[in-house]
Amino acid sequence: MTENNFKSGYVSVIGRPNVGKSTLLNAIIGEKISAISSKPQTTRQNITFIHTDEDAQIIFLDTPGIQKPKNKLGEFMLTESKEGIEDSDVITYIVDTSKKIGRAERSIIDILKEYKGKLPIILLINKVDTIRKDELLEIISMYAEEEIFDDIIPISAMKNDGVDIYLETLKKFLKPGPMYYPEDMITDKNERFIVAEIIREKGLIYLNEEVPHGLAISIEKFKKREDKNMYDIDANIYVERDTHKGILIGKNGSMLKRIGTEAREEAERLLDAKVNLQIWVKVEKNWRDRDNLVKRFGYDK
Ligand code: GDP
Ligand code: K
Ligand code: MG
Repeated sequence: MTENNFKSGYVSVIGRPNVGKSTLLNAIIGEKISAISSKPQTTRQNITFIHTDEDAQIIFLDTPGIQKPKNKLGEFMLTESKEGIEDSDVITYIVDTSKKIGRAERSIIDILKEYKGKLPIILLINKVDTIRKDELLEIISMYAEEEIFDDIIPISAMKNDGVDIYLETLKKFLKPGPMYYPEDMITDKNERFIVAEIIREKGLIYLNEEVPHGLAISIEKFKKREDKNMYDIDANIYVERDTHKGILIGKNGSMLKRIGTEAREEAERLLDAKVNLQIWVKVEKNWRDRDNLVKRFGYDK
């Protein structure tokens, strides 16, 4: 393989919340960077994942999901997603195995029609581990009728099935180009950001209903000790209501302890060091409707 056959480019990954975008990207990169949970809207910002092998460097943008915004945070998320599409060389649209094209999918397909013929569009049908072959064939032909996809690939991101075929397909569509990032770099986000995402993910997993969407994390301290392979990390978890604070802390602090312990263990694996993690719970009333707070929590350019 010669130098000038090397390919590179940007791939935007879009789709309705919960179809498995983050799971797919984590499967490709092999490390947990983007928060995954069964709650929609886990991903709030475009996160760059970088895959490098001997043939190509593929830079993925995990977009927060396209849907009608309900508040300031939602507006930020929609803009981020559209910018992700415009900056990319290939679009990947992920759906799950629903048998009908629902309203959310229809509105995304309408947006994608604007890009037909301008950028290659690959459709991934994810979660095929949950259906039969004949059902899959029906879903494929349903989407093929839309006549906007350059390729349709069934995958199971969770079982890492079909992911290699997807990568080979991407390489076909990418043009020759340079290595933009060092080959061992897997994300443009720093460790501080990733630790915040880990804490938020644990909150999303253990809390239910309305609390999770109002969670924001701010890392107040992130410091490696000079004499020890150990980090001291202080984090604030913000919730939107006093009642949510109670739920997050739990009976005798049990919920917060559980979230803190799991987040610490995962941060230790990420940083390959001991972690002393202190978490405080704070209330910022309706922060998702307040521009300055949405910005302060990092949802800003
Ligand atoms: P995102 O909102 O699109 O980023 O979706 P996530 O990656 O957070 O995944 C949402 C949920 O779907 C999680 O509970 C995942 O474990 C689950 N999931 C993702 N991929 C698959 C898959 O291939 N098969 C199955 N059965 N579940 C999956
Ligand atoms: K999710
Ligand atoms: Mg996600």
